[in-house]
Amino acid sequence: MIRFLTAGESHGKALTVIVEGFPSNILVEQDKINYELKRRQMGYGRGMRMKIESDEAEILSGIRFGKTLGSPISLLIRNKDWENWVTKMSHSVPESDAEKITIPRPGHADLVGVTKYYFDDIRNSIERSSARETAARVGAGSIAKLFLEKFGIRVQSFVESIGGVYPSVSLYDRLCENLNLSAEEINVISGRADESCVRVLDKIQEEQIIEKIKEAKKNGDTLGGNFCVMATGVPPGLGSYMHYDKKLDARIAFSIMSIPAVKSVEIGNGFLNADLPGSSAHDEIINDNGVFSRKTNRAGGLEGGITTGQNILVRASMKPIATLMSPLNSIDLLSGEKVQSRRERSDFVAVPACAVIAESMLAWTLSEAMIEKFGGDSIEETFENYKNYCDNLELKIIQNFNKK
Ligand code: EPS
Repeated sequence: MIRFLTAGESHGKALTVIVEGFPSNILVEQDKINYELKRRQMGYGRGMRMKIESDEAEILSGIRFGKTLGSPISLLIRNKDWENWVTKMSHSVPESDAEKITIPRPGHADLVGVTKYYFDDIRNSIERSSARETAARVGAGSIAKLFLEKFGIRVQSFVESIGGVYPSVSLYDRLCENLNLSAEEINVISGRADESCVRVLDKIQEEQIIEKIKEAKKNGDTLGGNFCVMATGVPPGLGSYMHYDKKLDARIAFSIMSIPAVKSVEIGNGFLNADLPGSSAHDEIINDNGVFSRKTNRAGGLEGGITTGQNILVRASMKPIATLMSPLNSIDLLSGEKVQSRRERSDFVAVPACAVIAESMLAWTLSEAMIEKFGGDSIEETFENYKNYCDNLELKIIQNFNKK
């Protein structure tokens, strides 16, 4: 089993992540980790923090001469903003009283945090619930992506909508209906998304979204949106229906829903299928030149919690950022009286970043399932096991049915 553990507060000295369980000899280039961290920082509509930070991972352990050792990998991502917070985030009791935050922002973890942990300062909640933690996750996810690359598995994403502005044609719907795109084709799509400042695929939509973000900013408001994450090259047979916590669709939903501000996740045509008769909702099974495949991919690459070999298709929604410059009403916890909520530096839109984080989470969950199925202490051994299973897979199934 692989696992990772992140630590760090948003304005603390640094974020760290320990990644454990990957086999030895995976090629890891530091530039590739930093490339993913950079992608997470981008997007039109981010706040001032992203101008302060230029996230880079320092590798502290687990990698030698560009390859994993099989030992825990630890990464350190320094917070440049720390120098402005040394006193406010001091580990020891400060000499003078620090300003306490007493007004919780609606939609944030502020009130639930102080309620649960019995804090007398909302800052204690803000620091760990901040989406800054996701930089460490992307560090872990970038290692997962490098592991998956060995098997030709790619995880990519694009933004489908921001602030209710959708493209004229939904690529995601087309992917579910009849497009089982190759890794190269999905690469092109994701490359196009990376070229857009809001990670959409349609130029007209991009312009409309930029206008919408400008308007939201002017009004002191924020926007959310939908994004799609896809994986190509995934072999059939990952995950299991044997028990609820082995189902890969459930595990994917969990990993994407765990990203701050994500409020819904669907796999394939999840929501649409609820309105359709079964005959229009399922994917006919075909023999595509010896490969058992499906005519459509409405199931998003998963049946019975197990991968079908089709592309994995996930769509999720991110709620608008909860910190508003024109705040909603709240209460002051000093008095219990109604007041306007607090303003605090934040993003106006973070959907493009959320899609990049979701790539990491999907890559992580698929890596877990790959290691579960194929094991191995070295990547060579994992690959050998994978090849043994995948080579002539359909032929082996037919032979099994024909054996006397
Ligand atoms: C973020 C860092 C945060 C926010 C944002 C994302 O930095 P700061 O709070 O110093 O401005 O910009 O966090 C949130 C939107 C949130 O709700 O926590 C980051 O690194 O992604």
